[in-house]
Amino acid sequence: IARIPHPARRVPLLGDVLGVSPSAPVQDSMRMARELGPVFQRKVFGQRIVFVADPGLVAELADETRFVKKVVLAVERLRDVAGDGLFTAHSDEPNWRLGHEVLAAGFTREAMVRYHPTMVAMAQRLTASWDRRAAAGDPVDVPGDMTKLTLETIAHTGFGYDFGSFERSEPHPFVTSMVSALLHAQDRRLLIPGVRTVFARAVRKRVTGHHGHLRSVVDEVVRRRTAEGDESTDDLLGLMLNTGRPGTGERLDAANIRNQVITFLVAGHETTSGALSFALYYLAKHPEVLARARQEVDEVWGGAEVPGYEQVSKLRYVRRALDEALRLWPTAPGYVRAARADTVLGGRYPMREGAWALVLIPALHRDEEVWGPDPEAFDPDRFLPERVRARPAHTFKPFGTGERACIGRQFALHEAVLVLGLLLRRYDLHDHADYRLRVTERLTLMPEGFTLTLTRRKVPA
Ligand code: MNH
Repeated sequence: IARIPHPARRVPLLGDVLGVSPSAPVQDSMRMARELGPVFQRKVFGQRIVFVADPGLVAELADETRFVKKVVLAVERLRDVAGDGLFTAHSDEPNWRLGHEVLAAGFTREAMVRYHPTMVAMAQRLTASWDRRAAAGDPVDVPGDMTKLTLETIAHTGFGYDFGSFERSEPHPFVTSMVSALLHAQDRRLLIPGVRTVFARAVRKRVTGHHGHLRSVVDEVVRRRTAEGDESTDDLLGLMLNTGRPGTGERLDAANIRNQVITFLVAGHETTSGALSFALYYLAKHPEVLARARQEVDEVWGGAEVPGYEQVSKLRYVRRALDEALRLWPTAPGYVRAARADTVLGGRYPMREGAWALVLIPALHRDEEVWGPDPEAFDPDRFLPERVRARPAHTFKPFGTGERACIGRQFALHEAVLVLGLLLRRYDLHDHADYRLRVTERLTLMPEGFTLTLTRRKVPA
């Protein structure tokens, strides 16, 4: 471990935390990766964290025979609210595999085709709201509105539930409680031994309230469905309540279903919202990319009132722009891999069984060997098929790795490409405030304070 570089400034107990910003741990770590290289360690309140952004080592960590997801740090603290839901479950917990097998049927291509009309309907709520803003000349709050959209999309497609986000001027209380829970999980003061019992009692009380609120919303979602006596809907809730494990029909227990609903309502919207927001940021800043993307939408969709499922899959350039936004700002910025047995990483770093390292995705996505001398440049053509094929595996990891990779990947990509297509076709985007990117962190990444003004565009016939 001594071979792994660490920052020079060390303070006993506090470790490397002085001089860094407690609210931006990911961006701090990205800076350290630039200074110290693609393998480094930080000590935060006595806990040593090894960060890896080296493509070769990340590829090794993807080897499922040697490494496995480990639930530590903020993800471990999220267990207070999401328990053994898919995201926070330990890989050796029986409910992880059971939940994975029950819910996998909700993420097939056929399922996406079923969700498509609902995704379109939610996007139309967004455009109805943006049309009013455009007419009034008022700016839109991009991340705020993307969060409304993606929350409604997962709630409707997954659970048949309506949060009424677009009818509210403030975010739904579910979102407020979720953000508090995520910020709390990210709070590094929680790593100080004893802090959970003494110093943070008041904070914990507030957070427990937020957790309670999240649970009560979820219980209401489930209660509605069971009260309706509906046993035929094959959305995520229907799969859990009525279908169960393929083949055996084995069901998830009620406590686990509650954990899954919280997990999917949160994981199913927060990261997609950020991805859409970053993509719109880069499109607004790169008129030549926007023009190419819009030309593709016009060609593929023609005069269609609303696009069909296939017409979304055919937006290859829009998809490349989205991938490029996820390269620069992967909205779930890290994942943790632990050694299944004593091993040596990269022939150089010995790891005991259970020892773990955090893959710092935004730093991996800026490796100059892989991405060339100007990794900060936004260039969707990096994702041209021939260039993707020329890159080594495991160099683009916005959805994590292996069997614990994102189950909602296709869902997120379909929703995001559909929405970008609809927005580019309908509006001209104006960077009226000459926005400078500020990335805020609440486990996920999100552009802060990003607004645009809009004018309606004539949709081609
Ligand atoms: Mn998602 C796991 C990123 C959209 C539901 N997701 C992960 C992981 C990453 C990730 C990274 C792996 C984390 C880890 O190894 O600890 N997810 C994203 C991104 C987007 C996203 C960047 C959007 C863009 N995720 C979605 C959507 C859903 C979803 C949409 C649901 C509809 N994700 C999950 C779940 C898991 C997960 C559930 C946990 C899967 C498992 O461990 O079995």
